[in-house]
Amino acid sequence: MKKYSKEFLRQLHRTMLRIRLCEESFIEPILNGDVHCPVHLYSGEEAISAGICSALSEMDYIFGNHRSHGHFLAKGGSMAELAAEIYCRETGCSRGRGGSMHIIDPDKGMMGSAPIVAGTISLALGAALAASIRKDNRVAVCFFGDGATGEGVLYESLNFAALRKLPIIFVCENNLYATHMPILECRVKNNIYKIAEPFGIESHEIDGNDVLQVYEAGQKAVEKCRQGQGPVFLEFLTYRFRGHVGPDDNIQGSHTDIRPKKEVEKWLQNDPIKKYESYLIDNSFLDSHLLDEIRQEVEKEVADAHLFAKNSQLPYGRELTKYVYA
Ligand SMILES: Cc1ncc(C[n+]2csc(CCOP(=O)(O)OP(=O)(O)O)c2C)c(N)n1
Ligand SMILES: [Mg+2]
Repeated sequence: MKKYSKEFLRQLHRTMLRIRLCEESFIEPILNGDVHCPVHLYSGEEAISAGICSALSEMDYIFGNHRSHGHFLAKGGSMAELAAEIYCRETGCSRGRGGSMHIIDPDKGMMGSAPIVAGTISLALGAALAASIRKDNRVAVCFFGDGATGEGVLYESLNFAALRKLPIIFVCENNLYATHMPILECRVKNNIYKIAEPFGIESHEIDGNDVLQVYEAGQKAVEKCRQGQGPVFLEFLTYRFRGHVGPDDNIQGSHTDIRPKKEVEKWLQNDPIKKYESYLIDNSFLDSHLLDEIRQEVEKEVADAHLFAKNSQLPYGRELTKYVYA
C-alpha cells in the first residue's frame, strides 16, 4: 500500500466519523417528530463519500441523490447548514425549502442532490461537458445507487460521456437494495460495473467499506479524467446500516426493514469506521486516547449543529412563492 501522511489518514477518519455521528444524531428528532421531511440515512456507507471526495479538489463538482448527507459533508459542506436544512430552517443550505433530499453548496462544489432516482446523472454529465469545453481541468462526480441502473438516462449518459471523453466519474453505491427490492430481484447478476464495458469505459468493482481502497480508486479515476482520458465508472459494494428511510422503517413507518437479520448482522461486522479505526490503531496512526478526543470534538460539532438549526427561523410564510417559477 502507498504511504500516506498521518494527517491525511486521520482526516479520512474524521470525515467518516463526522458523517456517522451526524447521521445517527437525526434518529431521535425523526422519531419524536421534530424533523418532518423524509431522511435517508447513510450510516455504513461513509467510506465511499469520504474516499472519493478526498481525491477531489474544491473546484471539482459532485452531484448526489436522496441519500446525500455524506456527500455534502465530505465535500466540505457545513454541518450546521445541513442540520438546519433537515429541520427546514431559513439558515439551511437550501434555505429550508428543500429538506434532507435537496442539499447544495455550490461554493464547495456540491452542486445539488435530488430524490429522482438517476435524476442528477445527466446534470453531472452537463457539468463535465462544460468543464471540457472550458478546459478548466475540473472533474464531475455523480453518486447514485444500484437502483439508478434501472433508469435509461444512466446508459444515455455513459454513451455521451464516452463519446466526448468527458471528465466524469460515475460512482455507483451498490448497497444491494433499492428501497426494499433486493438487487437480484431486478438484475440478473450483481455485477453492475460491467454495464460500462460496452461503452469502452474503464470500470471497477471495489470494496466500498474500505476507505483507502475507495480513495485509491478515486484518485486514479480523477487523474485519468484530468488527463482527458475520462470517463471512469466505479462500483462500490456496501450496505446501509439503517432502513431505506429513517432509522428502520419505510416512509409511513409501517413497513419494517425486510432485509434478513443475519445479513444485516454480517454487514455490521464490516463497519467501515470500526475497521479503519483498528487499522489506524494497529499501525500507530491513532491511539484510543486520541480517538476519544476526536469523538468528543465531533460530538460537540453535532450538538452545536442541532442547536444552530433548532434556534433558527422557519421560512417566512410570506415567502412561500419566492424561488418558485411564477
Ligand atoms: C424515478 C424514480 N423512481 C422511483 C422513485 C422511488 N424511489 C425512491 S428511492 C428508490 C430506491 C433507490 O435505490 P438506490 O438507487 O439503490 O439507492 P439507495 O436508496 O439504496 O441508496 C426508489 C425506487 C424515485 N424517487 N424516482
Ligand atoms: Mg441501493
